[in-house]
Amino acid sequence: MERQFSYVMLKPGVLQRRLVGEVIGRIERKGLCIQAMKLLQLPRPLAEEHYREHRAKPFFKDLVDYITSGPVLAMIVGGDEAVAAMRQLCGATAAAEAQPGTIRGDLALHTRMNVVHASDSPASAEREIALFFKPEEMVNWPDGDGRWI
Ligand code: FUP
Repeated sequence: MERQFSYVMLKPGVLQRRLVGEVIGRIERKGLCIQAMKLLQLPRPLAEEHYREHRAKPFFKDLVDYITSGPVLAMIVGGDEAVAAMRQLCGATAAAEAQPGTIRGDLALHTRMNVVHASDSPASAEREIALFFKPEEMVNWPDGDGRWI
C-alpha cells in the first residue's frame, strides 16, 4: 500500500445545496484524512489551468462557467492508495453511469454538475495540489504509523 494524496474539490452545487457535510462525511467514513482545506471562489484563469486538459473540448466553456459560478471547497485528502479510493467514492464522471452508493451516483443528475473533483492519478494530484495549495498549508497527520482506521 502506498500513502498517497489526492486533490479533491467540492463543486459550487455542493455549497449551494448545503451538501458539504454529506460529501465530507463519506470521505471521512472511508478513513481518508483531510490534510488541507479552504473555501475559494475560483478566478477564471485558475479554473482554466486546472481543467487545461479539456481546453479544446466542446464542454470547456460551460465547465469553467460552472466551476467559477460560486464557492468551491478545495482539499488535500491523504491515505493508503488515496487516489483510487477517492475515485471509487466519487463514481463515474457521467452522471448517468455513476452507480448508486457513489457520491455522484447518489447526488448528481447532470455530468457538468457532478458534485466533486478528485485527481485521476498521483501525477495529476501533484500538479493540482501545487496549483491550489502552498506546501505549508498541508498538515501531516496521523504521525508515523498512527493508523486507527
Ligand atoms: P473527472 O476526472 O471524473 O472529473 O472527469 P473529466 O476530467 O473527464 O471531466 C472533468 C469535468 O468536465 C467533469 F467533472 C464534468 C465535465 N464534463 C462535462 O461537462 N461533459 C463531459 O462530456 C465530460 C466532462
